[in-house]
Amino acid sequence: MKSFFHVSDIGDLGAALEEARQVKETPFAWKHLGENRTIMLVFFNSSLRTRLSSQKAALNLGMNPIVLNIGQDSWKLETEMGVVMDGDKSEHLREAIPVMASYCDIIGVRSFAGLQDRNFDYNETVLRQFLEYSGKPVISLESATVHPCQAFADLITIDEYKEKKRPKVVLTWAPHPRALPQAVPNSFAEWMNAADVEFVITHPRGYELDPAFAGNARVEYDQMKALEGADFVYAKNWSCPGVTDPAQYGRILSKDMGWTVDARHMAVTNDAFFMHCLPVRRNMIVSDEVIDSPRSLVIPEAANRAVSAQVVMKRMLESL
Ligand code: AN0
Ligand code: CP
Repeated sequence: MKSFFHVSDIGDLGAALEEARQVKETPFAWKHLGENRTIMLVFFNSSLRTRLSSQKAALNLGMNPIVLNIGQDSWKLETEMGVVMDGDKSEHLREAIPVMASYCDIIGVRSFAGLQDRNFDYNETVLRQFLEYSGKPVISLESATVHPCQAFADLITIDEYKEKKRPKVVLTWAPHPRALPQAVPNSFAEWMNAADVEFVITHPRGYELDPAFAGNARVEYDQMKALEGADFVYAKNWSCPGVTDPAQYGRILSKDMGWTVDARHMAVTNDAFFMHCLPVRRNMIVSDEVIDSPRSLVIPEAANRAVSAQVVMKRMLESL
């Protein structure tokens, strides 16, 4: 595996889920694979789960993880080409990437969408430079448009907890005080479209996800109607993807607290499990009552981040 961005990079989902089960059962069975190998984990943004689960996965595989926080531990890096570097950025990605690559075998990168320039974000301008200038396998640890390690962990979690062969999974937008990227809902939609589930997306008008990710998924603008009979409720905020109006890209179009997932919403579901990638703002995205209920999967879902990361790193090590 040369890169991990999209669901297509993992191939057959049944095989990937089987591998995830094996990794979970015997996490140290492939410790020899990572011997004398190094993974560089590069963070342009904050992280709790991704940072820790990636290091844990690497250590389980016998690899040496190096974590670099850009701008805190390193120089601030320029990401745009052709600019006069007279600001606060001391070094360009063009040099920094091959230098980092010279010290490692695999690179993981967290680089959020800037939410200013839709083309810059949706072309994955930063991650593409890592692919081009590192010559090493690259894992998106949430980049501008995707969060595949999260979506894979979500799929593993749904597979573990589902009570019927083809569950109904509903992705619902929920309010948040700050503008957030679309990476998590994009990847979740992409992975659910590829999985054997009945998938429904619900959000206020204007929040339509990019068709490259939403595909042919059913979009239901009435949240209550969408949630009827759901087996899994996956809540997430995202800012305007700018599909219908590019000028609105990255903006907050609604803060309607009627969309906060609470007991009233869960009551119309099929006693659904509640999911969220975390970090979550309580009583904005979801009520205390729902996230603290026995049907809340947020902790096992986060724990599965170490499993999805290990499957991806294992496959990359196998193809080095
Ligand atoms: C980020 C986001 O929504 O993309 C990271 C989620 C994994 N969330 C926040 O910045 C709160
Ligand atoms: N879910 C997730 O990626 O969390 P972090 O931002 O804390 O890594």
